[in-house]
Amino acid sequence: MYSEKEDKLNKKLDEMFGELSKKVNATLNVLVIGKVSSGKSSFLNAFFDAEKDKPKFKVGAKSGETTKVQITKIGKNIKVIDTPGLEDINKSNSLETKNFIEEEGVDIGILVLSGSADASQKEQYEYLKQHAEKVFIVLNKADTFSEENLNIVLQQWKEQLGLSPDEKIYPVVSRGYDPKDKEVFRGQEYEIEVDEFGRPKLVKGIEEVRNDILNFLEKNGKDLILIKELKDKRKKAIATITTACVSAAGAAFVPGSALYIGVIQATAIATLSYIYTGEMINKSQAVSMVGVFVAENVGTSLFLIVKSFLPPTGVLDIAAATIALTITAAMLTAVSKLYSMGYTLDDKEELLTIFENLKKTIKGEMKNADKKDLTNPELYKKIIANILLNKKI
Ligand SMILES: Nc1nc2c(ncn2[C@@H]2O[C@H](COP(=O)(O)OP(=O)(O)O)[C@@H](O)[C@H]2O)c(=O)[nH]1
Ligand SMILES: [Mg+2]
Repeated sequence: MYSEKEDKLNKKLDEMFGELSKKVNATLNVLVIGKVSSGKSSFLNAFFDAEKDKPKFKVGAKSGETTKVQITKIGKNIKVIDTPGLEDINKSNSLETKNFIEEEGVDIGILVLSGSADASQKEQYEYLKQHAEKVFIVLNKADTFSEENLNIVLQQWKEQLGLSPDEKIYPVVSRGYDPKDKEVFRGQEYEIEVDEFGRPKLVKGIEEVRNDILNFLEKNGKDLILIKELKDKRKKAIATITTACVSAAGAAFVPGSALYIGVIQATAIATLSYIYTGEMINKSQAVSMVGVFVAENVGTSLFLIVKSFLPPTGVLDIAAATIALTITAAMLTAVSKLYSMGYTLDDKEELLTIFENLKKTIKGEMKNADKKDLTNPELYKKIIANILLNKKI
C-alpha cells in the first residue's frame, strides 16, 4: 500500500528522470564549413577535447582527401559534418548528407575562417544561417597574426561577411594535432607539449566558443550530451549542484514539498553520473545512493529516506533547511569529487570519507556567511566552485 505522499513522490521522481532521460537521448548535429586546410579538423579536435595523439578528426590530410563531405560520429549522440564548401555539399549525392542537413536538421553551424578576409565565405555563411539553428564563426590560426593585425583582420572579416556589431568572430588557435608538426625553438625541433588532459598546449580560445555553444545548447536540453564528451566536467557539475541546492531550498519551506528534496538529490546524482561516465544510472540506483548519505539505515524507499530527515510537519525551519542544503551540497559535491578522482559510485568508503570532509568544510563556510544568505544560491555556488576548482580539498 502506497500512501498518497509516497505516490506523489514517485510521480515526481518519474517526471524528473523522464526529463533527464530525454536530455541523455537527445541528438546533436554540427555542420562545419571552411576552406581546405583552414584547420577544420584541427578545430574540431580542439573543440571535442581530443588528446594530441588521439585525434578524433584526421589532420593534415592531402587536399584530394578532404575535398569531400565527411561525417564523423562522436559518441552515441553527436554527428559532425565537415566540408570545404557548398559545392561539395551539392556535389555529394550522398543520401546521408542530405538526410543530415534536410531531414535531421543542423543544431550548430560553424564557419571556420583562416587568413585574410575574402568575399568567398559569405555564401557559406548564408548557407549555414539558413540551415542551422545557430551559427558560430571562428577565425582559426589566430597565432599567425600579431595582436594588432588580428583585430584588423577580424574587422575585415566582419565587413566581408556583413555581420552586425553584436555578431562575434572567435579568434582561436587549434595547432598541435598534425603529427608532422613540431615546435621549433632556436633551430631545434621539439615535441608539442600537452596539458594534464593530453591536449596540445598550443590550443587557445576554444573555451570561449565552447561556453557560448554550451549556453545555447542548454536552452534546448542538449548540453549534457556534449559535456559528456569533454574532459573537464567541473563547470557543469557546479551548475548542476547549485541548481539542485536552489530547488532543495525552494522545496524546504513549502508544505508537502520538502519530501521532494530526495527526488532533487537523486536526479542530480544521476545527472552527475551521466556527465562523468557517459552512462545513465537507473532510478533505483540513484535513490539508493541518496540513502547512502543518510545516517539511519532506511532501506531503498525514497519515501522512507526523506521522511527520516524531515520533521513531522514536513516543513523545515531555517536551521533545518540549512542542514538539508549543506547535506545536499556536500552529497553532490562528494559524488563529483569521487568521479573526478577516478572512483565509481561503488567505492562507498571513499565516497563517505569525502562526504564527511565536505560537510565540515561547507558547514564552516556557512558559519562565516551572512544569516540572510543561507538560502541564497550564490553562496552555494561560491562554496561549491571553491571546492571543485581547488585541487587541495
Ligand atoms: N599555425 C596554425 N596552424 C594550424 C592551426 N590549426 C590547424 N593548423 C594546421 O593547419 C593544417 C591543416 O589543418 P587541418 O585541420 O587538417 O585543416 P582542414 O583541411 O580544414 O581540416 C595542419 O597542418 C594544422 O596543424 C592553428 O591554429 N595555427
Ligand atoms: Mg579536415
